[in-house]
Order: sequence, then C-alpha cells, then structure tokens
Amino acid sequence: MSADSMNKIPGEKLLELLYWMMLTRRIDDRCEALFKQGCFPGGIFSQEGHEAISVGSAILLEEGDAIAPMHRDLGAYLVRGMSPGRIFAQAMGRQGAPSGGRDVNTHGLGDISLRIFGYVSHLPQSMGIALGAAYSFLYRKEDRVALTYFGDGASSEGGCHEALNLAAVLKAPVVFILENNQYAYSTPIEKQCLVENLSIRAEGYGIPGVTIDGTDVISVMETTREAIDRARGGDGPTLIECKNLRLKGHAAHDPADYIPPDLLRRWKKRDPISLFRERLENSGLLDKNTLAELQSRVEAETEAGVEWAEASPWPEAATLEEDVFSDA
Ligand SMILES: Cc1ncc(C[n+]2csc(CCOP(=O)(O)OP(=O)(O)O)c2C)c(N)n1
Ligand SMILES: [Mg+2]
Repeated sequence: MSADSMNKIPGEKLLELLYWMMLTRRIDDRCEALFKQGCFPGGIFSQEGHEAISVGSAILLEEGDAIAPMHRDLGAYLVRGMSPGRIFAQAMGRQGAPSGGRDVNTHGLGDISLRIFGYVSHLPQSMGIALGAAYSFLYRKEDRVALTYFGDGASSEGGCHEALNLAAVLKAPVVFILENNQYAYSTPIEKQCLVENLSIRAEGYGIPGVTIDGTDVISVMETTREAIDRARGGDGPTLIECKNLRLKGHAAHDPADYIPPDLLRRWKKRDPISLFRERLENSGLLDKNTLAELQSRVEAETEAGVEWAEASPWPEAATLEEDVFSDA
C-alpha cells in the first residue's frame, strides 16, 4: 500500500473500511464459536484473510449496483446492508434469514432488494449470473455495474471461462474479482494451475487483467475503483486477481493441517486487518480511544445480531413447499 494512495482517501472513509473489516472478523469468529457449540445445523466458511478483498471492493458500489459474491465475502454482504442478525439467522436456519430458514449455508444467502445474488454452490456459476445482471444494465442503458467474486478453484472450471469470454465480447459492465487464496479446499494452487499469475488469462479474452496484494485493502479499493470506472465508461470487464492465503480451514470443521506451517506463519504476519490498523496508527489516523470505540461497537452489533437470530422462530412446517421450484 503506498502512502500516496492512502492519502487520497478521507480519514473517515479509512476508519469505515477498518470498521467493516473488524465487523467481518468478529462475526466470523462468533460463527466459528456458535458452530462448535452445535448452534448451526450447517457449516460455516472461514473469512479470515479475505476481509480486505470483500470490504475494499464492495465499499465502492452505488445503490443500484449488484454483487454476486462467493462464500468468503461476508464483508461484502455487510457493506451492502445485510444485517448481522440475518446472517446469523441464515446459519441457524431461522425464519428471519434471507432464505427464510430453507438453507443454512452461504448458498442461498442473497437478497434481491439489496441487489445481492445468492451464491451458487457450483462455484463459478455466480459469474454468469453477474454477467447476466450486467448485460441487463447495458441493454437498458442503465448506469449500473455488477461485481462478482470467485476463487482460484472456481477459476479452473469451465463456467469461469465462459463468463469471462462472453462478458468481454458483450463489453458488459462487470468486474471479476478472483480471490486467489492458494487453496481450493485442500488442493494447493500449484496442483491445479501452472501459471504464476491467474490474471494473465484475461489476455486470452482481450480484457485487462491485474494481480494485486489481496491483504492490502487500499490496493483492492484503488484497483477496483479503476475497474468500476472502466465498466461504467462502457469499456467492459476487468479481471482482478487478489492474492492472499486462507488463514483458517476451508470451513469450521477443517483444521487445515495440510497447509505447511511455515507458509501459514508468513501469511499470518500479513493479516489484512492488523496491517491496515498499524498503517492507520502510524499515520496518526487511529488512536487507542478510537480503536476501543470501534471494538465495542463491533462487539455490540455482533451480539445484538446473535440475539436477534436466536429470537427468530424456526420456519413453519406448513411453508415447506413455498419458494422452491420443481418441474416434476
Ligand atoms: C462443482 C463443485 N465442486 C466442488 C464443490 C465443493 N467445494 C465448495 S467450495 C470448494 C473450494 C473452492 O475453492 P476456491 O474456488 O479456490 O474457493 P475458496 O474456498 O478457496 O475460497 C469446493 C471444492 C462445489 N461446491 N462445487
Ligand atoms: Mg481458493
């Protein structure tokens, strides 16, 4: 992160970035504890190490823009306005959840009124949905963009390449954010792909591709800003590869003992939240009192969310067949 690029952003905005990242981390930690206490019927995907990517990009969106997130984008959900209570309710399978308790995972965690498309489990398929939204914006001549996120594992699947190619040809206003956390579950990146930077694949589709440090929230923000401007300006999609490491297991059940301890140690030193906090402290933008205020705000909002979700009733059995589709 260059000092220059940070200086261009108002101090208040920088603190807002820190707040969203801290809230994401706190909810993630709380989810892990609740999962281990047996409060979640489903699983829960760790967000640790991804906060700068989801927050630094989604923070730039306007009201009418849309996102198609993946399972490590809790930060983007929060920034887009999904309340912590509804997120906990989703994991608990309660009525107050976006899925009304029909799904206990990040799959289905969407809300069209917030312009968040529920995540498609099959990984890159959310990219096609974002492209569809972006093309509809273009077709209707609306000044709106779509942002979509996918992992290194998803980038090896066919749907990813179809979406990138069609978006390029249509010059659709979509930004593709590749979260290269070096693992697809337990498969390390070198076992699924031989290129150093996955962003070079953009060249094959005739669109810009860039690789950045996914632990640097300012770099994510500034790079995404350029890509969004480009999309709004009618110049089509951009592929942004954000490199990081998933700092915990794939999901809360996974101890991730397949990750070499040395690799983990090195990347833990690049925890996106600690890095940004130190940067703000060194620039005189964050003092002890402000940090303590942020911490207690995050704590209070998280706990209020847990309480709200716990108070939300279970779905009524009589509604079982509502909102589901079958052509049988
Ligand atoms: C087609 C398909 N295969 C396998 C899975 C199971 N699965 C869910 S997430 C995941 C790992 C995906 O890795 P990546 O795209 O790198 O994202 P990450 O979890 O690392 O953020 C796998 C294998 C799935 N959901 N869909
Ligand atoms: Mg991955």
